[in-house]
Amino acid sequence: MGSKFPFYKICIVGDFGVGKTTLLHQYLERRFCQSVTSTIGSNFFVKRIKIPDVENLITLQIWDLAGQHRFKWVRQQFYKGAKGIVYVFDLTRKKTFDNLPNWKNEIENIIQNFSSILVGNKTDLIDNKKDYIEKVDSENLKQYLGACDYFEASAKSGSNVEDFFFKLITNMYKLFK
Ligand SMILES: Nc1nc2c(ncn2[C@@H]2O[C@H](COP(=O)(O)OP(=O)(O)OP(=O)(O)O)[C@@H](O)[C@H]2O)c(=O)[nH]1
Ligand SMILES: [Mg+2]
Repeated sequence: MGSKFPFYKICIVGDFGVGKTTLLHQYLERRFCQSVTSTIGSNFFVKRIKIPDVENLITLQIWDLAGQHRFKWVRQQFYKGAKGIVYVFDLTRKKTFDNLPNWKNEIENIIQNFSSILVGNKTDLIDNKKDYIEKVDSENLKQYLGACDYFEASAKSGSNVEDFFFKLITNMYKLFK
């Protein structure tokens, strides 16, 4: 709080296979990693970014948590201290959208004061004419989660990936600087 060198911990969450690890590879390396394996436990990455009107670089520590149910107990210890949550679902699997309230509960059992963003991943697999998730539904879920915004993104094409991270980071900075 109030540091000249802002540091934020972010956790990326959502069901198994929604593309959390692949989104992080795209964000950190600007490429699509075809062959990531399902995450076991957790991994973290560090990134420094510049945002307008903030002199020093912001340091992000981004935790990639395993989505499989059997890792629930492992995940809980990693939420502590997080100021940003990325809620990810897979636009081609409605079940992963419907399950995000359970993720909210899991996280809010541990931490209460954080900023979050909702991301529907895999736009490259969606036929625009039949929007799989209705706008009104994503808006409702965004409100329910308390997320600052909703983005549709693709870890494959890279579409909107920088953008949703940027939005989350500027929102976190506003709330917690
Ligand atoms: N076409 C397409 N495939 C994607 C996209 N994002 C991820 N995938 C694929 O979806 C599968 C699962 O991606 P992961 O990044 O491992 O998913 P995860 O959410 O990290 O899964 P866990 O680690 O098990 O929780 C992989 O085969 C990815 O290549 C995307 O935007 N478009
Ligand atoms: Mg993973």
